[in-house]
Amino acid sequence: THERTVVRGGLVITAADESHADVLIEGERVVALAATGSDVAAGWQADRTIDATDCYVIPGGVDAHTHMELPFGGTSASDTFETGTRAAAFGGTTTIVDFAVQSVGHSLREGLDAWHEKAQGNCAIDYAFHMIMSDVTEHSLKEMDLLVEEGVTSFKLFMAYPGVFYSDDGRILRAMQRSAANGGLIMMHAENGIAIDVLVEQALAAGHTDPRYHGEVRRELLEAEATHRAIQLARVAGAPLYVVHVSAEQAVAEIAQARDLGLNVFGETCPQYLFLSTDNLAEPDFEGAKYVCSTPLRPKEHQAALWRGLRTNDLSVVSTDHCPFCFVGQKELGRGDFSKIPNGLPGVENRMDLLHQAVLDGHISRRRWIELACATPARMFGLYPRKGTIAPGADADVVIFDPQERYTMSAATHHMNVDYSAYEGREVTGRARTVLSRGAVVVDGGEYLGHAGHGTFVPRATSQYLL
Ligand code: DUC
Ligand code: ZN
Ligand code: ZN
Ligand code: ZN
Repeated sequence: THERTVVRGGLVITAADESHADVLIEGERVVALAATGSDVAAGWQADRTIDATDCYVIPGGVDAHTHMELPFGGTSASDTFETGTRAAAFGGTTTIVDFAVQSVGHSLREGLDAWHEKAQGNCAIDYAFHMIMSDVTEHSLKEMDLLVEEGVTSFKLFMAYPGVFYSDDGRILRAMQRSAANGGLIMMHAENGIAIDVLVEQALAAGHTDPRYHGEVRRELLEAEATHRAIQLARVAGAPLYVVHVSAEQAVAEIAQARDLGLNVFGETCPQYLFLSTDNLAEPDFEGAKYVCSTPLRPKEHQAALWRGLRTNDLSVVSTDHCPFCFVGQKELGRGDFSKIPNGLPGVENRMDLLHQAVLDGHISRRRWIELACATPARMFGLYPRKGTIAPGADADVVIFDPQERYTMSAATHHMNVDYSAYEGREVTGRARTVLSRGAVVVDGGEYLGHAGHGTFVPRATSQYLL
């Protein structure tokens, strides 16, 4: 349809600008912006008017790191594409980039087909895929070129999880060389998994079985070492590198040093590393299991370095690594052995609001909020300007955000399919009120108006940050 919608009277915020403007939407696209009260804006006839007075009008969030339905540790992440994308919409996120998984002994194609099968027809908002490579072979290296052409333009490799996702340095180098040639972007889980597994075994043998030991064995130095090694390998291959879920101050320093040398190296962090810490991992009665993820939460002192990195652009994207497991029945698999706690935290619904709270707390500016949460992830992963901004021609993924609404985060009220909130009891100010996905109102005033299957697969171009 070519229904015309006007969003009137809000403060439009993009990574580049803030202005009081009305936004004209036709069908699925933004077609024009004009100053509120101007003759141009006053002249727009619309089928539907959305009043955004006293609200921000922002691009829908782009969460470049989610794991809906991820099989992990003998269980599966508890959000399906249906429940997880609905929760994302409630939280003002209108695009996710999820990780399709190649399993050992299988092709990239099989993994990608399986993820299309899970997502197709089930999503509330648009989605794209990265590809996890668990088995770098001659065949899968060739397949990378085909995936880039199909719009799956980024590949995650793991220096952690030996026997599951892990690739050795030779395989990593080969995949990097291939991506240097085909325009793909290598994403790295940078932790020295071989060394970590030794420390896990020793901790368990010493009777150290509680969740807090998960944080202790996954040493900061082993994140920093792997980050350094990944950077050198990328340099040798002549490939760009995106380091996912950076949590340790020493890893930020490695990335900063590489960027100072002029290397095309990028860092991502997640809200859990900015707002939570090893204090949570040490909560009694096995409650710490709720906070087990990898890289792990770090001591509070690391948070200042992460905020600084977000300001200096040594960290340029905030995504969630949303990978929820219920406390009852899933996290509990690791009672008596922290290494059996499925790794991951819920958060796809919380990211935009937590980062807005960071604006109020003086960590980042409003435009930097939109840059970190919308524009840069879209540019990094070839979705911009269709996603990540509000401009003529962009998809009408638009959020009317009420910066005054105060609420308390809780599992009792969130929409993620998981029985706890990592932010239980946390008060934040600011919340998405109305959420449009490609021109359709999917959330309004706490009510879900979308439908499974509205969200479509978005093939991506190569990263705008490639040289
Ligand atoms: N880290 C997590 O916490 N969960 C899934 C995979 C990962 O790398
Ligand atoms: Zn990871
Ligand atoms: Zn992840
Ligand atoms: Zn629809």
